[in-house]
Amino acid sequence: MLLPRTSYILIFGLGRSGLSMARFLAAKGYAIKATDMDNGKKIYAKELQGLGIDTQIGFHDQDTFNQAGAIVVSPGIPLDTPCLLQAKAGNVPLFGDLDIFSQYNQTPVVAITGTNGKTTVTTLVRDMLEASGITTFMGGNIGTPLVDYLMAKKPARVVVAEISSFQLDLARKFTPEIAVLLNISPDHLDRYEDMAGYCRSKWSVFKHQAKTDVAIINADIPDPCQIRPDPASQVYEFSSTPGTRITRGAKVKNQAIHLILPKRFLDHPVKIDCTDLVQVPGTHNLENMAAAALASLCAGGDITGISWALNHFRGLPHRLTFVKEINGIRFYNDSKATNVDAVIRALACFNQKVVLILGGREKDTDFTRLLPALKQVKQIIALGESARHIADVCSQVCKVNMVPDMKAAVKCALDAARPGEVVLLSPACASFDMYENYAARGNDFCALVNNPELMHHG
Ligand code: UMA
Repeated sequence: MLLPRTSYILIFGLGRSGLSMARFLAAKGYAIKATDMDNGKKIYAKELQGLGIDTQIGFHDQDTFNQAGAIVVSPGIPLDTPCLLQAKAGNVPLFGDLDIFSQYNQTPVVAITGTNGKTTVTTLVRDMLEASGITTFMGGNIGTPLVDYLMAKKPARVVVAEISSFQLDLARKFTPEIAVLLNISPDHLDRYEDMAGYCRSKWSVFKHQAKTDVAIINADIPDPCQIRPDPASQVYEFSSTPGTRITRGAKVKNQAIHLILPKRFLDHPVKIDCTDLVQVPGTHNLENMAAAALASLCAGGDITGISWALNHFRGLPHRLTFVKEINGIRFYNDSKATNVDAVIRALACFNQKVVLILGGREKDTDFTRLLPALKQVKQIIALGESARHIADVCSQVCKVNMVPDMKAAVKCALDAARPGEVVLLSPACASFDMYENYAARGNDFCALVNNPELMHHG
């Protein structure tokens, strides 16, 4: 798979990944054009023109798409975008950032995908390997484009990559030495025809692995459409479900991770006690830790480094983070919960009654999946584009208040909650209807909770 040199390469999208690919491919001597609809990207025009790149910013010209030798598509751009469909119909090949990365990368890769927990596991694997004395580059969906690694001054021993389904959709031959699939639950159904399409995308992370590679898979991933492939690589599983037997991999049981791997990765079975890791609550986080430990062992990490990293991990921002206690009410920020499954996992971490703040931009979301988890929810506060949909579905089992913004949501939550109860922002939706991203939404929530004027006199 080599990018053609017959005509120019069109970089479609000048976000972080598009910019990185434009810079890298220009340095490799390719003729490059780049386009982005967003006028704000004009700030890059001068730099890119200086690299010999022809830019079209603020508009898309269909001829530029049709006449390209290949189009390199940013992950956030839907593949049914009209200018792409037309170019594809004219046989212009499409590539994604994983293709460019794989074509030039020489370093072993740990690829981590799944609906929830990707960023946590990616960060943990990085920490575990570094604590074992192995240098790493961490990138991908987590924020730093993988192609940046190809321009890095210092090579790492392992690339730890968070991989999204959007990236996998465009990958022709991505061959990670170690690939991890954490879980699959409905998400991004606005981008996929159906759930089977989304599942196929996730499972494709193993598609090009060889016999010597490693696949680390959650043993409890449901497979209603029977599309789970049989990877050519060595499969190690992990599970926290009581009835699931694990012969090679990791079992989460009684707040401990039990690891069993072939001798070349681990001399003898090891138990890691996790009872003291209260900063990162929930069974789902124990699963994340188990998956990270397996990946790290297979990538050369040792138990001492793994245990050190687990003991020093404090969780990531906006993921079930404790914000403040006010009048005995505990406020938690879980803004990163952008799908229903993430909310179900968050609720499972509390025994107390919860006032739940939900809503934002939905992704063809089936909110009825939330209903069984709402038993301990005394009230839902719904905001954003999906507020009406949430109210329609959830008011059959729970009181729902619709509010115009986060300030009203926090005030309403404070009124609704009693001492000993929890207020949880876990929106089950993307943030883009009201915020730049989930972090901005979480920061707004935290700032409001920390605002004494609002919280004591409001
Ligand atoms: N655009 C056009 N025309 C269009 C549509 C879009 O020009 O018709 C432009 C937009 O103006 C924008 C660019 O295309 O400038 C799209 O870029 P992008 O959304 O791919 O953004 P990047 O900055 O390149 O970020 C991407 C990932 N974004 C997505 O997958 C949506 C980032 O993941 C990733 O960190 C980054 O590459 C580096 O690898 C973010 C994400 O939200 C965190 N991921 C999704 C998720 O986690 O749920 C999958």
